[in-house]
Amino acid sequence: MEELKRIVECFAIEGDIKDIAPLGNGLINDTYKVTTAADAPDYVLQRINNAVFQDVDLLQGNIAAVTGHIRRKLAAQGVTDLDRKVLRFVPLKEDGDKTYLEADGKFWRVSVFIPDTMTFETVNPEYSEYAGEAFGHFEAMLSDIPEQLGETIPDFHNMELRLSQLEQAEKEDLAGRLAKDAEACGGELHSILEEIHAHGYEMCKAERMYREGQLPKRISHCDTKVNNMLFDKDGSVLCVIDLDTVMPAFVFSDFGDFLRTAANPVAEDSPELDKVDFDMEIFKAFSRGYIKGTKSFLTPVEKENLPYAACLFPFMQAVRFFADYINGDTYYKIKYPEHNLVRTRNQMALFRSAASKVPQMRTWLESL
Ligand code: GN1
Ligand code: MG
Repeated sequence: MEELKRIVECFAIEGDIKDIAPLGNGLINDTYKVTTAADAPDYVLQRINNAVFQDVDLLQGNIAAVTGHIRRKLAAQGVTDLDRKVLRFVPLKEDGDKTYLEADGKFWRVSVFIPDTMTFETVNPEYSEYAGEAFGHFEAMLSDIPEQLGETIPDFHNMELRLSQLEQAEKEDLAGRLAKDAEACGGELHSILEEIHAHGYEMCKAERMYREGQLPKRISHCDTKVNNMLFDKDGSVLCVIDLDTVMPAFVFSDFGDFLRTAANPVAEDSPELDKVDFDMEIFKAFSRGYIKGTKSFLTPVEKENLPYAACLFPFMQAVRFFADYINGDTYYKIKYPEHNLVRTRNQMALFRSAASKVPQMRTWLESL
């Protein structure tokens, strides 16, 4: 607490710090809530994982551009209460232009905590529709951002790269897990690899379409998990949070990643595979909202490929979790040794379920 307090005090915050306690359950950064005395706002302190986000300056520059652009747009539309609709990062006391602190090789930032909000780990169809529209609006608002945003994680959602990382992990087998597979898991790891490779080419379609000039990259959120959206007490969507991965990408990222978390009735690390299912009611509601929110820019090719996006994201996530498992769990936080394998099984089950529902998805989208 004392160390964290000293860090927060380097930022231009108001009020005296009363308490600092862990917040949320992100898999990458460490997040804390900073409670202050009396009427001053509370804050969110984050340690940025700079093994994952290696260019923190670029990262914070992107976020400043995005929040600044959205703030100006909302203000021009006459929206009030801006501090509830867009995140505000606090500058350093010593350098008013800088929104992060480097201390002993660790990187920190502070934003203003938005009070009286709700986040969800699961959503019903009604809230999914609001979320679809909100993520669509988020992309629409950023469609004319003047700044050039960089990739905070180069090739973050590039399926070809993710597959080659898995192949690399296979080759190196750093934790010896593949070598032990036959005795320890009855060959399960090899059958997962086989299933992944069988779908690899088909799942890399977006990259090919991009190279052929059929598919644009747009500024997307790229981590549209259900829990990255703040809702107001009355259920309306306030704002999108967790902006680290906002970067140029295919719209498939936002569409697919939301459904990956929202259309699965159980958490991404649930071992209850018989409960994993791609929920079409959530798909229908979310896509209705998303199509509304993106009407100003979504092309027919993008729309046609939304069912592919719904399959791509559980697949990509399975590949990422599985590569991390084979590498010996160096990327994602884990709570027990098989955690990444359990996550992989779950995401593969979701992928199969989504793939079996592509014809229904197409029919629904055509009706919109
Ligand atoms: C990570 O940290 P968190 O939970 O918001 C990851 C996402 C994955 C997600 C899986 C930078 O997000 O891409 O989809 O875990 N973020 C990064 O739950 O890798
Ligand atoms: Mg998050």
